[in-house]
Amino acid sequence: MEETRLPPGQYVPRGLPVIHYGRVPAFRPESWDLKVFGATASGEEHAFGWEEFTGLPRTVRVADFHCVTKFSVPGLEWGGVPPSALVAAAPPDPGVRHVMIWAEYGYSANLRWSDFTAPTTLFATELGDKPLTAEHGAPLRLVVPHLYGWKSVKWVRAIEYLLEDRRGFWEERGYHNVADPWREQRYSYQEEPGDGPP
Ligand SMILES: Nc1nc2c(c(=O)[nH]1)N[C@H]1C(S)=C(S)[C@@H](COP(=O)(O)O)O[C@H]1N2
Ligand SMILES: [Mo]
Repeated sequence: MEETRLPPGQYVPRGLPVIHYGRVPAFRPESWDLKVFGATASGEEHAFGWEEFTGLPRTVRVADFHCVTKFSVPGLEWGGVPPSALVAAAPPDPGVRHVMIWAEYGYSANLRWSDFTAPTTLFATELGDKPLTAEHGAPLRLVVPHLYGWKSVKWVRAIEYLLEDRRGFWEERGYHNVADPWREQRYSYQEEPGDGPP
């Protein structure tokens, strides 16, 4: 029997649920790009085309996935580009401490630099050895498995380097700025000084 340790309050559902706000965007490789803007080292915005982005160094990572709605999916295998590879190609200003991850249609999530560059965080293009499906975030999603799922932004289109923290879509709507499932950081009223911007 396989034993999985889950964060408090979580259960394992059948399969991998699909959950997001709004519609599933279409992918057009010719016009798709990934922008890196804000506090870059050069002060210039970077833009990666699809070929260029998928040519960056790749890796595979296995991790459990935890949604704040209380499901946890054990042992998902993601393939893609580690943030370290993107950061090397688009260096930040030395003062950068946070990032905002931007998706199609304006969805966003903020992360501390340490969570963005954590060894488990990945820009995923594959799930379980297959290209991501549209509903799971194709062509590109971030996976931040050590935080609640809303930080794992699907349909990523831009990374904004931030000198100061700013709240993303759900963080502005009552969800916790940090979102550590092991500490059950679900809601913003649980935040302690230092967890987030005012
Ligand atoms: N762009 C975008 N990404 C998103 C969301 C969203 O609404 N829009 N929902 C998040 C939430 S709350 C969860 S739990 C995961 C779910 O990922 P899945 O549908 O692949 O299981 O996607 C996250 N990424
Ligand atoms: Mo979620």
